[in-house]
Amino acid sequence: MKNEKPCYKQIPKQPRPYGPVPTKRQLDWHTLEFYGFLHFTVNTFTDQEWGYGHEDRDLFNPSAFDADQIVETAKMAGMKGLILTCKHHDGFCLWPTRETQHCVRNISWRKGKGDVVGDVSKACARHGIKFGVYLSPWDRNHKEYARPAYISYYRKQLADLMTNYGPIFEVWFDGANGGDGFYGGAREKRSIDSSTYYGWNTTWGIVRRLQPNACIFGDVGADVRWVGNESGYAGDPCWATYSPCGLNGKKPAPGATVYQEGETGHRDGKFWMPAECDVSIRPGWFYHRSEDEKVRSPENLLDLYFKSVGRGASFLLNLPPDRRGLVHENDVASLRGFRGILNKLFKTDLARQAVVTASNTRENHPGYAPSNVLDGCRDTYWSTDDLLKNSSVTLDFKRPVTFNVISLREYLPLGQRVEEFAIDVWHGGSWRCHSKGESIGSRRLISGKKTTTTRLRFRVMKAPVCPAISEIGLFAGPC
Ligand code: FUL
Ligand code: CA
Repeated sequence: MKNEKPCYKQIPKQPRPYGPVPTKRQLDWHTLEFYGFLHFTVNTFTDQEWGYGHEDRDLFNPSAFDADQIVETAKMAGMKGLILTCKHHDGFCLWPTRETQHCVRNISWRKGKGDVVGDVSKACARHGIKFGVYLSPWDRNHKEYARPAYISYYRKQLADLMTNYGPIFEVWFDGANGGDGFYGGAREKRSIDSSTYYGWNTTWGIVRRLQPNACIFGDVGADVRWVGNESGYAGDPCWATYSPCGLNGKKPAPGATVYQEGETGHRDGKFWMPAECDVSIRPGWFYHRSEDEKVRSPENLLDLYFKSVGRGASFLLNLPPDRRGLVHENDVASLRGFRGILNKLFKTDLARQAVVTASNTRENHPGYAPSNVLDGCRDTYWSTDDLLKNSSVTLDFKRPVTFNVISLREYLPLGQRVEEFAIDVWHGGSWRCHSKGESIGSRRLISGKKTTTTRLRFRVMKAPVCPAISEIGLFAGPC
């Protein structure tokens, strides 16, 4: 939507919120929709996905590392932020931490003066996109891993990242743990109890205290949940509400949930915990030359966009820097193609040409008027009187319009309200059902064949309370 400025209005008798509602930090996060992941470490140079933790750190030696090229690429693609693997499972730290020798401070690259975290965070700030961090809880290098001493190390690292690298929009807590590792030379398997070992409430407290606007990501949120697959799609429906379920009756924790339930979430979930869809632009998370010809196509990225952003979730797309420390040309080309398609598709919102009416307007008050769905602003919405649940909004066009994508948004501060909806189009003198769906939430994109009509109707088929619809858009594009 073009106009994303908040335009709050004082209006009487606001509908009562339904179920869990988003916090301010979650509402801000919902506006991002598409952002990137950067997997970069010693693995990039050893051609691995999971380093064992014994690797020669001097191998980390990008020949032409350029944070601006990386960030400019992300920005060109339309990403609103970047999350960097500051430390992956192998334990090597991309910033000059004093807590371990296993970091950029002790390598020949830039004579030990390099700081990938600092460079990427500054480049994000320069180019006006947000910066987030991934700090792997599992550490296959650290000799104290699985013991209490490692937890204080991990928390110090987290506090360091939360203090010295500017505003952080998201902190990514990975649930993965394979058990075996180098562990300071022990080379053994170490098991932990995922539900208790990391003391998550205390660990998250560091983020809350030092970066109160940062969203915490993980299998159990607290703010954003893993969608439960690494293929880049959310379920349909995909509810923003969720109650993480622990394994074997234990407290749910990162790495210890029935994660498959993340795909759809739960209609009656206890928490507002929207889904994030993480996926790589290549088969692996780290760069491998052998995958240069296996970069996702623009059309494939578009499909994932519809299945993530278009289902109310976010799209976290990984762009692994190569051994030069750059996003590879093939990835750049694909991102450029993808952005080109999106720009063409969303250039003109055909719905703005319509005269809009509703079956009912709450209190007959202009603050809830159906025209609010066409103003490009998420903070204004159409709503009805409380007891009316089967209501509709109709768009009338002077001249026939041809579209193939419909975009819907609910007004999130009042919770997720609609449970089933339908889109009808006027055809040969009567309404014909074009499509149906369940969840809307932050965004619902419906794509189909090109359809030409003079009238379109959005119909609420099932909702426990009156609807609050903030946007309806109609687009025609090459998809
Ligand atoms: C997983 C990790 O094991 C992968 O290496 C990658 O970082 C992915 C995003 O999360 O759990
Ligand atoms: Ca609006």
